[in-house]
Amino acid sequence: MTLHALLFDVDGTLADTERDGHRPAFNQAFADAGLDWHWDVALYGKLLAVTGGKERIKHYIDQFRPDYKKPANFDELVAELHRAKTRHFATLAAHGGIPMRPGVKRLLIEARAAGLRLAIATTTTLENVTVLLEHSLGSGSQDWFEVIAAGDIVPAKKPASDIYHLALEKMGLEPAVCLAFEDSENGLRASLGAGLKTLVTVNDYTLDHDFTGAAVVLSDLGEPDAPNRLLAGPDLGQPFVDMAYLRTLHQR
Ligand code: XBP
Ligand code: MG
Repeated sequence: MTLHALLFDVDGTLADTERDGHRPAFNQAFADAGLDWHWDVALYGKLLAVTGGKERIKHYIDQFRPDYKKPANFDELVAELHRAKTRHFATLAAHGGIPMRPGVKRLLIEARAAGLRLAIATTTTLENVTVLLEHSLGSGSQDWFEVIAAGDIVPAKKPASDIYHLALEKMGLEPAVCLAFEDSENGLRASLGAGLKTLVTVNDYTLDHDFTGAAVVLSDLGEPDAPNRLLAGPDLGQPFVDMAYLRTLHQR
């Protein structure tokens, strides 16, 4: 079976967005609203169990702030906080504050040159994706992706597979001719549920996640002069991911 397309998660996979991107953006939105909510690095790691920013705020209140009396318009308040959070994230990303992870730009350029089709499947808000790509990957780079499936456009966020099903449907592709890229257990459950062979690159928040079912688990995609580490799966004898590596992985 020939490899035709690559589907990428964004947060944690294309860029390390969570600790120094989404987290401070949430905290800024809370502070702007005069709330004494503050998510430190460790607490945020726990909150990442729930995908989606609005869902994460509600989870925080339910699990960590039993003292908080929800107002009648709580859903509206959460939506407003989340809009403010999105503005803060966009400002951060627009200042180039969130670089792509090692090997990401190189691999995307190689994949395009090889004629592969590219897509994004993420739970994050579309605006976060476009601003991140524009400022960290390069001007016009959102056009590299034939489909950007993001945020609230599906009924259920990861670990549900909805967003991957949607991306595949929009591309008119079977999962067997694609590879997915993820960084988290929720993301991997989503991609595997859609029948996609999945390459995982971990980050500080996801190091100890359960990646059972992944085609391979790597520290990062690596560069020819900055080798990655193999954490689980086959040793394909090359310490960085390129098109040859992906074709071999896909055939296995
Ligand atoms: C990403 C998420 C998102 C981001 C925040 O998960 O869970 O909620 O943390 O984005 P994945 P929003 O990488 O598995 O897609 O605040 O825009 O939801
Ligand atoms: Mg992710």
